[in-house]
Formats: sequence, C-alpha cells, structure tokens
Amino acid sequence: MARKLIMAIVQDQDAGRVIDALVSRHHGATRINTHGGFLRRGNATILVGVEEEDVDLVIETIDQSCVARTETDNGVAVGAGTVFVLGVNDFVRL
Ligand code: 2BA
Repeated sequence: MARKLIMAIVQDQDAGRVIDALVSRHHGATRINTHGGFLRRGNATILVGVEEEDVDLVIETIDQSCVARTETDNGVAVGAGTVFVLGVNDFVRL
C-alpha cells in the first residue's frame, strides 16, 4: 500500500483543534509553527503520514476543524486550509 504525506497549512487558531481531531482518530500528526509569506502572520503546517486509502478521510477531518476567515485589518480572505499531498518513498521509524 502506498504511503502519502499530507502537508496542511491552517490558521493558527484552528491548529489545536486539527491536531486533537487527528490524534483522536489515531492519525500521527506533527505541528510546525510557520508564517504565511503574504500576510506574514503565524500559521501552522501540519504533517500527517497516512496510507493512500486514508487521504480523503484525513483531509475531511482537517476541513471540519478549520474555518475560512476574512482578516479584519486588511480585508484579505484566508482559506480554511491549503493542502498538499506528497508521495512518500520510504517510511522508517527508528
Ligand atoms: P499567506 O501567504 O499569509 O496568505 C494569506 C492569504 O492572502 C491567502 O489565503 C490569500 O487569500 C491571500 N494571498 C496570498 N498571496 C497573495 C497574493 N500574492 N496576492 C493577493 N492575495 C494573496 P490562502 O490562499 O488561504 O493561503 C493561506 C496560507 O496558506 C498562506 O498564508 C500560505 O502560508 C499558505 N499557502 C497558500 N498557498 C500556498 C502555496 N501555493 N504554497 C505554499 N503555501 C501556500
């Protein structure tokens, strides 16, 4: 079975909920605190290694925990999340 790495950039205020939802469904997840290049605000990049068959479920779980918002300062719309799905060559736990 092929493995994938889901890399999801979500808003800072949603990241804790995303991690809770993933961990409660027994998905391993790592949060990295990041910054958006455009707004230069803090956001979070969440890494989730999954079997290919679980990709849609994990994206749905992330989506359910996030909200699209408009920045009140400048009126910029920030989406609920930006998700990349990457192929994984090897997965080794040491
Ligand atoms: P930021 O780069 O801080 O972008 C925040 C929001 O600003 C974006 O929301 C988008 O609505 C707007 N925006 C970004 N670049 C723009 C530009 N050149 N001109 C006008 N408006 C612009 P989202 O698209 O929902 O993106 C949210 C965050 O996701 C981004 O924060 C960035 O951290 C990440 N992201 C989005 N697209 C990406 C990509 N192609 N590669 C890597 N990271 C990405």
